[in-house]
Amino acid sequence: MKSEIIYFKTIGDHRGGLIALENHHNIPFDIKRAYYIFDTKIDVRRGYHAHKNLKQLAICVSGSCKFLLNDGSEEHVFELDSPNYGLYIDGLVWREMFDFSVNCVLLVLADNYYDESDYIRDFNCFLKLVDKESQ
Ligand code: T46
Repeated sequence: MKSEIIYFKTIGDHRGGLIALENHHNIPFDIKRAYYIFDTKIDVRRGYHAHKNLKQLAICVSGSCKFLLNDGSEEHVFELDSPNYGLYIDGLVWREMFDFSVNCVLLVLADNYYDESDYIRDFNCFLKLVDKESQ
């Protein structure tokens, strides 16, 4: 699985913390889009899709949530609970997000604009595509 946790340098002082995110420095792509997910209800699970071609970095800038990633052969659950690190998601990976805390704000940076045709929202179609790409 190409996905991994990326830790950021905190430029903190007695006033508080500060983290800077920069293209190709601590973000491994050119950022074309940023969006954030907030007010997600505690028992809601979202995601349930993969992307054909999209690099993303998800950071819980407030609160916490969990990410399940499945690349068709391996499955991992990552807990995001700090603005000090983010989850880099690349390649054909099924994702589900859950266990959102009440104060969770999940910031997601992406290397491309929103495009619904890039989504695979059916798990069986996802598995078929993984199979096809491995041949
Ligand atoms: C992802 C996970 C981590 C837009 O119009 N523009 C956008 O940039 C995005 C991200 C979404 N939308 C629309 C599409 C849907 O009508 O907003 C609605 C909710 O999107 P979705 O159901 O895909 O949201 P999540 O939380 O399931 O997934 C999102 C991203 O869509 C996805 O790329 O990887 O967060």
